[in-house]
Amino acid sequence: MSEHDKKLNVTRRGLLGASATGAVLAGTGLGSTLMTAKEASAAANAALEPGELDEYYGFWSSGQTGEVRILGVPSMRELMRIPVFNRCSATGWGQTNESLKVLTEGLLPETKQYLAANGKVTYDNGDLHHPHMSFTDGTYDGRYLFMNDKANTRVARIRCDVMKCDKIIEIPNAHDIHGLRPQKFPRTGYIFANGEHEAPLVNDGEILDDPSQYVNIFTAIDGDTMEIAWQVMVSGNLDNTDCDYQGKYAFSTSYNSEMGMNLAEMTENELDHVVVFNLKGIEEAVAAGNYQELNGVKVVDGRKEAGGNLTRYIPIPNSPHGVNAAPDKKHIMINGKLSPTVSVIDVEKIDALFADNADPRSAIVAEPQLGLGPLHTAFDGKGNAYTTLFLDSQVVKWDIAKAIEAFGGADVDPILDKVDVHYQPGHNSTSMGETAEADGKWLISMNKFSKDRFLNVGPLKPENEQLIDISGDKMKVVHDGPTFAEPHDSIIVHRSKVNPVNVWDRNDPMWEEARAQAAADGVDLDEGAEEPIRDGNKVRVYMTSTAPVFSMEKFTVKQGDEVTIYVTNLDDVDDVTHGLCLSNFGIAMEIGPQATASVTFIADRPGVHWYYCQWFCHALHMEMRGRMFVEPQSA
Ligand code: RUQ
Ligand code: CUA
Repeated sequence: MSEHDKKLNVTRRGLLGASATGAVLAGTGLGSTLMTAKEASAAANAALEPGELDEYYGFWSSGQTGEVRILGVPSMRELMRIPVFNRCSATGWGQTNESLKVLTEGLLPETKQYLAANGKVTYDNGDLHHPHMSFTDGTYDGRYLFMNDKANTRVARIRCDVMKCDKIIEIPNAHDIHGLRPQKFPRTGYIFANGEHEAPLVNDGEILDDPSQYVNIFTAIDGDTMEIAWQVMVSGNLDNTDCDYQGKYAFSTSYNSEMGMNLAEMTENELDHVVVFNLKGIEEAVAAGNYQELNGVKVVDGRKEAGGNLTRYIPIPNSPHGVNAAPDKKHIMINGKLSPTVSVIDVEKIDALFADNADPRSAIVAEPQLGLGPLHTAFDGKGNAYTTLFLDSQVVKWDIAKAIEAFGGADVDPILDKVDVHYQPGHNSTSMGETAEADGKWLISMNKFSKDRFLNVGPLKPENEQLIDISGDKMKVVHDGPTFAEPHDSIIVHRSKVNPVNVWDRNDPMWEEARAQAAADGVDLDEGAEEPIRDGNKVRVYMTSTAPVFSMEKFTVKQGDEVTIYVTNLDDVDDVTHGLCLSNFGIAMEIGPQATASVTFIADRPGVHWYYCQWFCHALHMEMRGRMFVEPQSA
């Protein structure tokens, strides 16, 4: 059996094992009903046999690396990297015309201007913190993933059918998008995005040291169109966000309610707050025209002094960070960070804050003291919460109902268990834990430091993601997983929710512009052209690829021509990806089965230049190459 056939065999078996079974059983709901006996034994043991498939997809952010990663859970094997805000040498993300369209079309005019002045068309970096999947009716629906870029104030979307980024937009008026969550009910719907850093509303260089003129902006984006629906001006800064299961409210923490400009000022108050956004109230204000239009966006005023019914500010002890909605559809956890507490909000008590102007603190139904540095909380769907303690380097498991009883005066201890993690955990996530279908099997603790846990690789150490079995009464750390910068956040999605294709659809919108250009040139992308098509000094080369050959073994252009090479991969067998790498031109790209990709460059180097397939596709892969001949200008 050839190497390739072996691969195919595994893929076919994978299809039967995962997608087919998953799809058939998807209708029956989640949890133990979905598990085969084999999976049940896997759940008790994170180590899978070679070739055995994981029960969950883990979608990971990568912080300052700017990409999204797919891991299998519980094996913690890295399955794929999806470039988003970063550049990618392998796939050509940031280089192909198709990816450049995604990376540039959503930029603001002043950003394009700034970039052009620096000889660029888009940003090269991103800081991707929070990947979250689209919801329908309180659980994942497998359509999209959404994620923020704190570095350059952007929000992006990944299509889960092909696992590629298809939209990136820059958010005007806001500064440095941090917290991000999709609407859970009735569906996504809105993507809520927090601007973390406050700035003068009209930031034209007139105002520096007058914080009273600084604002922060909360943004709601339409997840279907990736257009901004509306924005809300708030008091204080915005850190993390989440929303309820009723589709009525969103909640954002503020660690700098002081609007301080340095560390001392930012941490001055004993109490900061969480802002509650009244979605219906905001929609009504927008419909009634009670907004100002700023950079083409409708902005309503939800600041404290504005009064009205758009927002409420619930005081929370010192510098709260994470916001997490519990799968009981009733409780929202606000993690204290500098306070050892988690404040529990009962969403059923929020109506009164708006209707009767009730004391905002009346929505708090528990505030257990858990340990030092609570940052984020995850859930098991059995009434328990799991909170990371950054300073204590621990995860604490606690009983939500008992915490509420204790807040009411009962003499009960809500803390059930604590486990050491290595070291300084930030986010944590549980299997299906941010949906109504939390299943209580696995918890990932995403730790900011690994120190002595792995072989020393120099001053820059990997971070450490630990897998914890939470199926029993006591938490058990079962795996250490080193990762490169930075396992900021993750979600763990049951595989029955996700069903990517194996081969691209020839009509995919991703290469719409290539299709239009080919049509204008009278070329069928599926056939390619015999010769380059000249249009002034623009030259278009249409090639196809079928393992192990490109349809053109050579072509000629002139020095100084602007050349666009289109490659259409005619192979329609899964896992037969080709590449095109043009040596010494800094050009390389991926072309998936049945996909078209293109790249444009100035042919400024005379002579013979080889292009070759850079994706090992066939026994004759090395031979899959051709020549570009560049005639010198004088010729
Ligand atoms: S925030 S470590 Cu950027 Cu996700 Cu809490
Ligand atoms: Cu085609 Cu290697």
